[in-house]
Amino acid sequence: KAQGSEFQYEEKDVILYNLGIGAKRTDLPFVFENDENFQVYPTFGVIPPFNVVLPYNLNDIVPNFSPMMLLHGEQFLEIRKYPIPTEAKLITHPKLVEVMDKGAAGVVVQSTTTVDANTGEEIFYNESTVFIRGSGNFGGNPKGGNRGAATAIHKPPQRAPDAVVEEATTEEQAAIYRLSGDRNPLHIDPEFSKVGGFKVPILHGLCFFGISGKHVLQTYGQFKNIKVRFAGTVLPGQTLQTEMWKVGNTVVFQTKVKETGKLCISGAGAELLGGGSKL
Ligand code: HDC
Repeated sequence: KAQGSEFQYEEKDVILYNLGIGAKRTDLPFVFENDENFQVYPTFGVIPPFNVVLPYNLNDIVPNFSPMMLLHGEQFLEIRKYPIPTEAKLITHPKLVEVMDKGAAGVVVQSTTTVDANTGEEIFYNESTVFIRGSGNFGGNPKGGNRGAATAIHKPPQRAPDAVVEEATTEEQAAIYRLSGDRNPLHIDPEFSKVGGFKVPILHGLCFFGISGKHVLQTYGQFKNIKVRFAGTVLPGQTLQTEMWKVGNTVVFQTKVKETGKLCISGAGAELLGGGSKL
């Protein structure tokens, strides 16, 4: 069996992640290690897989691969054990799940299982979908499989949202967020993002995923899993509006960019933990 990649983190990394998804200095449990409720936002679960060494190259999987044309398409995260430690040594094991041919794009789904290095207990499970523009038309299957919550597309009810949370990102959001692990130049280097088709470096999908997840947490409490589709790009400095509907034990949500009115997260849902008690 493959070795897996090690990820060791401490309180400083927790605070950096929390700041990266917009924690304020007054959110003491998220920015002050001596607070009695010191904790990490649950979407931190997407971070340990970032230093994983994949047993393959995307080059070998889709034609015409270019890192500049890669966008994050979807993300599913399941938190397999609460409370999430605020310092730990974890091991992540990656797996190729499936490859789809969307014609104009190739879509690759990878999963990672992250376990505690000492106990072997599962802490996080992720499925990440990347959308690679210009890497389709290779005669592959356009449709993916059904893996329950991991592949669900949640449909918001017709009624007005039950709750809306608005939050401005800052011009420095991507510059801070990248220090938690995703150093993709698309989010910091204007030359790189220009080749990718963007006037300025765009915000990490997982950054606005984290901000939206925070809105779900603040409104309804802890969740055991969360699934999003990245429907549109966000520029650092834009304001996000997360619209939420409580449907049974699931918070169905979508996130809009206030300045444009366009969706940046669509078809999203988070299954609440233990009936959705608040923090
Ligand atoms: O939706 C478009 C878009 O621009 N989305 C926003 C993308 C974005 O901003 N992502 C975040 C920033 S990029 C990033 O963070 C990179 C990061 O540093 C590295 C990722 C690391 C991940 C690994 C972690 C371990 C776009 C361009 C994605 C698609 O728009 P269109 O080309 O207009 O597509 P459309 O014609 O509507 O649909 C074509 C087929 O593709 C499916 N699809 C659409 N959006 C998708 C998607 N599949 C997955 N994810 C998406 N977001 C459609 O369903 C359609 O397929 P079908 O015809 O079978 O229904």
